[in-house]
Order: sequence, then C-alpha cells, then structure tokens
Amino acid sequence: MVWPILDRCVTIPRGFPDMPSPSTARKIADNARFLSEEQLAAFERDGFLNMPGAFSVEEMRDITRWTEEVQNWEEVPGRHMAYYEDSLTKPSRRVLQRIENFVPYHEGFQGLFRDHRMQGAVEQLFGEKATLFKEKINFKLPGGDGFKPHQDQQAGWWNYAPIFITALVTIDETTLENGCLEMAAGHHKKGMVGGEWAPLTDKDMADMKFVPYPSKPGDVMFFDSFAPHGSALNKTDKPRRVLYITYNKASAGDHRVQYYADKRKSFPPDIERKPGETFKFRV
Ligand SMILES: O=C(O)CCC(=O)C(=O)O
Ligand SMILES: [Fe+2]
Repeated sequence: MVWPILDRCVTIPRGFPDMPSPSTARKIADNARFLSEEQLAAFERDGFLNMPGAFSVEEMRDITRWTEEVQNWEEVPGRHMAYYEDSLTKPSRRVLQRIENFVPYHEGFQGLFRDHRMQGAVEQLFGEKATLFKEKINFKLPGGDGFKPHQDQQAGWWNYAPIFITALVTIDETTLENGCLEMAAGHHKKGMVGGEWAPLTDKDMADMKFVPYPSKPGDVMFFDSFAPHGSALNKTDKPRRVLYITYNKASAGDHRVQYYADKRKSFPPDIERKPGETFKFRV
C-alpha cells in the first residue's frame, strides 16, 4: 500500500505498517472462509450481500467515536477531504455531507479496513487479494439530500480499475425516513448501464426494481460497483451516518493515490476551493 504524499503538518501515526502485520495476516487467513458458499452465491446473483450484525455494540461504540474524531479534525488543505452540501430544510446553510481519505490519518480505521469482515470478506468475494481504493463516511445530516440511483462505476471509477467492491458499515440506524440504501438486484453483470458521470435515467431503470434495505448499527452490506443503488433524503432530525470502504482487486493495481490526486483537482473538498468557485456533485 502506498499512501498519499502528506503535507508538512501531518505525520503518519508511528508504527503504521505498509503491509498487514503478521497477526492481521493470520487473522485474514484464518477467516478466509468468513462468508459461506450461500452468501457468495447470493452476491454473485444479486450484486450485493447484506450481512446484519457483523460488528458488535462495543465495536460500534469505537467506530462511532472514530467517526466523531474524524468529523472534529481541523480541516487542512491537502489532508482528509470534507464536503458540504446546501441544507434542504435550512436554505443558505451548508451542512457536512461526507468525509473521504481519512484512513491514512486514523489508526482505528486502518485496523478496520483490514478486518476479516471487511477486506477478508471482500477477498473472498473477489476470489483474490484486495487493495484499498477509497473510503468515505456519508453523514446525511438532518436536511441532507439523497443520492439519485447510479452505479458507482459511473463516477469515474472506470479510469482506475474494471471492478470494485464496497463494504458499507451502518453507523446510525437507517430507515425509510432518513434515507436508507435502496438496491436493484441482478443488474451488475450488464456493465455500465448508465452514462459516465450521470445518474441512471428512467430508461436505464425501466427493468430495475429498487428495494429499500433499512439497517441497524453494525450491519454490513457488500456491493459490486455495477450494482444500481440510490437513497432518499434525510427527513428526520438526526444524522444518518454510513461508512463505505471500497476495494479493487490487487491484480488491478493500487490506484488510491492517483484517484485522490485527481479528485482534489476535479472536485476539491470545500476547504481547497477558491472563493466563489463552485463545483456540482454529479454522481
Ligand atoms: O449514502 C447513501 O445514501 C448513498 C451514497 C452513495 O451511493 C455514494 O456515495 O456513492
Ligand atoms: Fe453510490
């Protein structure tokens, strides 16, 4: 794993290794059969796999605390990437939408992405070793917007690797009211159904059936980068925070640094924008 070039104010935590530690590697090997044959078959059939209760209440306490730590970090150009959106309920207010690229600066999340229930399971689904591509927390705060149906591959990911798998960890309970994920099963083998950098059109979705997947803290969902999905806005007065960790096949290369370098240019985090500059979220 090669990490982003860090600016002079930031140091990688001491002892952060480039390779999984022997104990982590052993854990991955021990848990190489974490997903059952039935689960692997369901992922193959649907393009996603729901795994309720993968993380315990205690583990979620840690993950929630880490999320708050990342949210409270001072924003510095060139470091983690925080994006804001216009509130739908309080016009003229900008609210935090998502934070990306925080793993290099957070030991807890470094352990989590290598966990046998995350990278280990994704390696089973790929049938080979996986490499971290990107990570984000979508906050969907009260008044936060939903996501038009899309395939993640449409968001420029085709530039980096032919296929990705994302492991989603639910931090706050997700419901119909706060915009849980909605998935369309069985369309992931058709390649990119929609255009580049655009959500799916009504025509693209003519034969798709989107089903909501409400989830509890600690639930995990794995999904293929061609699996169509979307979600509604958050109509409640509480955040709907969800963690997304995305991997590609190790054989397809390590593209993380290039991806974030490109994204900083084409869609910079708010702190890196020049006054008056606006960027439109496309997909
Ligand atoms: O968090 C959500 O509701 C969906 C987000 C999503 O699909 C994305 O960020 O690509
Ligand atoms: Fe998505």
